[in-house]
Amino acid sequence: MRAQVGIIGGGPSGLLLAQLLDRAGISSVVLERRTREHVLGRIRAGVLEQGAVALLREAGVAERLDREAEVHGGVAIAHGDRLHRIDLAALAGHGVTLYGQTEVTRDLYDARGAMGGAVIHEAEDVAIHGADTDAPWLTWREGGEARRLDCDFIAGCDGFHGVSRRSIPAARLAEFERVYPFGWLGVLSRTPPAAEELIYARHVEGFALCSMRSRSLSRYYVQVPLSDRVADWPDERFWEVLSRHLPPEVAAALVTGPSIEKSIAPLRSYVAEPMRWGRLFLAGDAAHIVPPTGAKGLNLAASDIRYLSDALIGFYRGGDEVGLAAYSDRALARVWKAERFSWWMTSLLHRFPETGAFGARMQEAELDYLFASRAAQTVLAENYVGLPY
Ligand code: FAS
Ligand code: PHB
Repeated sequence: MRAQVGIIGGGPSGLLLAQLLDRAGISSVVLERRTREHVLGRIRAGVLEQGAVALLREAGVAERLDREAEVHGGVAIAHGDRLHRIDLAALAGHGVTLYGQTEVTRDLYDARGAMGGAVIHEAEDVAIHGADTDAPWLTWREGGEARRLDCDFIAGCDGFHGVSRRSIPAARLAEFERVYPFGWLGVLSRTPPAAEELIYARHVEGFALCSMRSRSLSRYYVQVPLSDRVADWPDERFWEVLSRHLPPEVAAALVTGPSIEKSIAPLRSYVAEPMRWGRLFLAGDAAHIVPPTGAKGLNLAASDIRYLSDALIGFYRGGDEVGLAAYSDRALARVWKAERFSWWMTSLLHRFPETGAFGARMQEAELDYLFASRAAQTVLAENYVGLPY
């Protein structure tokens, strides 16, 4: 097989890149390790920045999003019994879009199918060859058969645990990481959301988040120790702890019900530099991870794909290699600002036993300042809605 671009990973990064390249007449093949059903069974992000929505519209995959998504002009921060709305639209000029990553991925898969895009599922043991040459190629096994794809470029869109980043010689890669001493227990329930907009709550016992997928599908999270397992959290315990973490008026509005999905995700900040090695380009979670507190993971994948698709299209349209050469630095400049914001939101809202009473007082002072200062709220709003691409 031959294609201009070989893409490893059929998540949002890989599928969006394939879609944008296809619309520009550039051929690609997506190699995905799992089945389509498995990929679509993942429950992940919920908040889209304006830039991500604009890119999905440009890719021709936002018709359902424009019909079904909610636009939120604000977000609330709760601290104990206090609840403060951050007016995103007034402070940063626009809000955010609520539309689950699962739906984004479904729309991308549908578009790939409609355009006859090549997405190979259950591609086993994908391996990268010749990335530091002008003629790289990929190999994998499909139904026990050895397969090969010759290409001009390889996009590593295979997430944090993928093969792409691990294929870069360790001596060529600088890694930056912070692992947080807790995780998020997430629950999806067919219940009406507890509030009109998202609520990020800091409670003395820990963090909680009230989000949603629609007016009848709610998404909630509570901070849990890394040692906890889903089996430790029957629904009754989850609802009891969540309602305790929320201000009384929000807890009173909480509609509980059976969980239809329950999972624990660890939290880490991670960046690999550079996001390129020869003709291999990393994008999305393959290159960086943010704690979900700032709702940046999926949105950084979108800006990476904006830059990478522009660079590849520029190369094929006119032999321009400037975009390819600038890709890593350009993507990392935005990545690091989102890493800072996600780390700040996580540090502000979670319980860190190891920072002791002084650390807790610092969090309380920062929240008091945030609630009283338009300048502080503007900083949060600008970062939350998404910094410019
Ligand atoms: P993905 O991980 O989504 O996709 C990578 C794809 O590559 C997967 O389908 C995988 O099966 C495939 N793959 C991996 N190795 C391969 C190989 N060797 N060969 C072939 N294919 C391979 N972000 C938020 O903004 N908010 C959230 O609440 C949130 N929650 C999250 C919860 C979890 C458990 C995780 C893991 C992430 C969460 N994220 C969240 C971040 C998430 O949304 C990512 O930012 C987003 O999925 C990034 O998309 P991709 O870069 O496509 O990576
Ligand atoms: C979600 O709806 O899953 C969600 C929303 C905002 C976040 C993280 C997750 O910061």
